[in-house]
Amino acid sequence: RRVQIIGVPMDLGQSQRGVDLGPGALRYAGLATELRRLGHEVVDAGNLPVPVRDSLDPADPGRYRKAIRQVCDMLYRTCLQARKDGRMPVVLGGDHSLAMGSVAGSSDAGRVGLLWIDAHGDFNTPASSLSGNVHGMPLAALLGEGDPELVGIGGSRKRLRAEDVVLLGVRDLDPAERERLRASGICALTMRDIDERGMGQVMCEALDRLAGYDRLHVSLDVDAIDPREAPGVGTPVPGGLSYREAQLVMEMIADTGRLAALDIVEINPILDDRNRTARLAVSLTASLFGKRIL
Ligand code: DIR
Ligand code: MN
Ligand code: MN
Ligand code: MN
Repeated sequence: RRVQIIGVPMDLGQSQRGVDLGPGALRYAGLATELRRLGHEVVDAGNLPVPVRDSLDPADPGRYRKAIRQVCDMLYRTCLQARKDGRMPVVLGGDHSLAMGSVAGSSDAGRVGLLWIDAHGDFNTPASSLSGNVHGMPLAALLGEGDPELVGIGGSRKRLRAEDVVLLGVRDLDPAERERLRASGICALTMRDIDERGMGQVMCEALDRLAGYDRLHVSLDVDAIDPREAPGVGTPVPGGLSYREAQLVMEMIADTGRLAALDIVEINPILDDRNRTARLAVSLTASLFGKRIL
């Protein structure tokens, strides 16, 4: 396969400093080398120019929405170009608000199934959010809901329908977000589902629901994984995916042969332990790109 790495050093969608260093951490952990070792052709396109937080007004009542929108517009166009060049986008965050751009890029090429792996729902609107942080809103925006500043990237208001999306690893929803998610009809496979039925069976259901899609976009918020394995994240939530559960998710997606794009988001090297979280993300990416035990 031909892969294009796109770094998006954006920390504007949340409050902890350091997520903007995620692309470097993933590169230092050997992402490109690992993909090449698996036989893929990798081009690293470098980082998109993202405004440095310190250069913006900290009292911005819009919570940097304008700047985030501009970055997502640019990422959208970059992903389109990558696909035109026959390359699969692998987008390195940065916080999860970048998915508004990358998923819009994937959906432009036709129907796409979205697997959103996250401790959180990211289904807030400004009205339902307790924090006001945009990284809690990208999934809602992709379904056409929330602040008009965030909706409609690439010209299409409603990028996805509820049935195009499966959430995996969920264990922390804000009260109003929870009601919104329940009303939306989106399939959310929670940590309780994984505890009760096991990850193998839960992934079978996830892939079953996405069986009608030739192309799958995987958006991996690293906080889905248990903080014992992945401590380098800004909003850790106990009770997450184990190391093997996370690997199994990737291995089972790889087996479909239908991966179309990947986001790796929310790694915060400042909060990490000797780049352990980025190294885990690289090893998960290797599984997703075909690394096998046997
Ligand atoms: C919370 C946290 N639900 C919010 N969201 C996070 O700010 O809306 N998403 N951390 O990844
Ligand atoms: Mn999250
Ligand atoms: Mn997040
Ligand atoms: Mn997220």
